[in-house]
Amino acid sequence: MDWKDKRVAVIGLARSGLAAARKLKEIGAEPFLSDIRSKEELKDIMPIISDFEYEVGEHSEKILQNELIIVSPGVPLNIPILEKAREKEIPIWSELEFGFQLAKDAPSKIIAITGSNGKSTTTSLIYHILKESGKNALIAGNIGLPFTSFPIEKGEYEYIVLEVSSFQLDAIEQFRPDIAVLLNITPDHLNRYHTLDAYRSSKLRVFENQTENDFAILNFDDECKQLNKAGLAKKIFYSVKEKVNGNVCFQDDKIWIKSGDITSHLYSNELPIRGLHNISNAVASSLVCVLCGLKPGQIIAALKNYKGLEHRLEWVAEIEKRIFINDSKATNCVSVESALTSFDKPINLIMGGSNKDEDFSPLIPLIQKNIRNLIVLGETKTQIVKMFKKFVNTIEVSDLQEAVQTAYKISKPGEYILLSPGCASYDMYDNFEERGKHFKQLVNTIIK
Ligand code: UMA
Ligand code: ADP
Repeated sequence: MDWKDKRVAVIGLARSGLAAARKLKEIGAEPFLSDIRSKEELKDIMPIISDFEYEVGEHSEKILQNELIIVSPGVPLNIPILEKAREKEIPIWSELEFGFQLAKDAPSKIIAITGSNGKSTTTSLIYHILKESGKNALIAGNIGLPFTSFPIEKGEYEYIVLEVSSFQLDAIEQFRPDIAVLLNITPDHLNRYHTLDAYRSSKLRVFENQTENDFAILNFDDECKQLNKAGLAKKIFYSVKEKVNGNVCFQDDKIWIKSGDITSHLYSNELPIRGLHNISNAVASSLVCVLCGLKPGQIIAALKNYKGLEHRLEWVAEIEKRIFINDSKATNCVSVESALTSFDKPINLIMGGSNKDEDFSPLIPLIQKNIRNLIVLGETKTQIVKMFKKFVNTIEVSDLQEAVQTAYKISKPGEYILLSPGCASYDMYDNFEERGKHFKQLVNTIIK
């Protein structure tokens, strides 16, 4: 595509929008920036925006004077200006699609990871294994590093490992990963999609442009098992329960990896991240790396020294024999479920946050079994208390500070204090990272 002097509107000016705007300028296009937030709200980035043609506090008809619109993932696709753009047949791309258009002619192989849970862990694991094996790889996407903020058009990366969200897939056209991984589909973001079917359809778009030369990696332990029609790509399933492919499986408490004539294994306790869900992530990652031509020994060596990500079942401190765990990234019901099955001692659970219309009832059996006290906060407080108070001692608090102090006071030695909110953070924080950091700060205050 010839980008020279092309007029492109960019909607949403946070990480994705700013990266897209800079890239557009760099390649000779003429970006027009638009954000619904006011000048005052955007004051930190006004010096950047001021270098462009822009509007803030509204999405005006000026947007319709452009040949293409690039939307940030967090911008709903049904806002009036986008409806009008559709009427005028102006293409609407996500920042992911824009990145793909820039990278598609470069020789880099694109590995896209999507799913309701485990995306960041699996993305960073694959990236870690590739890097440790000496490959020139890039990690980008929903993990917090916009695709277009890197020189992806130059072809210098052998592999681009991309975490991909449903929001990004909602506005793709040609996005076609060489390897697409679908980890699982469980309810999430129902405030945007309204039905699980609509959310599922969005996730499945990761396969829609793949050809017979590409790979689709699917979790056989999830409803993905039924996805024989996931596009044209070669489908390879993986599982932690049974052997469903010839290369990677989990049996007798070991991850087995085979490539060519070589087979090696790793015991589950040699993997530095805990829980069966993380074994599943490691199995998926290993399978991808076998497809990239890595040897079992290389993969196993890298799995052993993987450090895990901040805010995912992250060990924070042990105080008076209570262990504090930060799982701020657990923003839906299933991720809380995987946290609750990852510990062998009673848990004091801190839960609640902003509302995504999620049904928490699947947690009832685990809450009954593994939870000593449930400390609840945030927008979803009333809903959570109502659901669980019959089954467990439930305490309402007004903020995270009170939650941490309360949990510490009522917990007993030998127990866990776990922040695994099951909800997004936007009612009280800018993002889950800020919430997790605050939690760790509060724990450190107790230490002091
Ligand atoms: N905005 C408008 N008009 C609107 C709505 C919003 O102008 O109608 C503006 C807001 O004022 C704000 C901007 O859009 O300035 C926000 O855009 P954004 O929410 O897309 O923020 P980014 O910083 O670009 O972050 C996005 C992803 N955010 C979302 O999907 C909500 C980040 O994923 C991602 O890391 C980043 O791009 C880089 O790729 C976060 C996330 O929560 C972690 N993702 C969801 C998840 O993982 O569950 C999907
Ligand atoms: P995502 O990027 O999809 O949100 P993360 O790897 O950041 O996934 O993990 C988010 C939360 O989900 C964490 O609480 C983590 O412990 C949990 N989790 C990670 N992998 C899985 C999985 N495969 N199944 C269920 N829960 C998972």
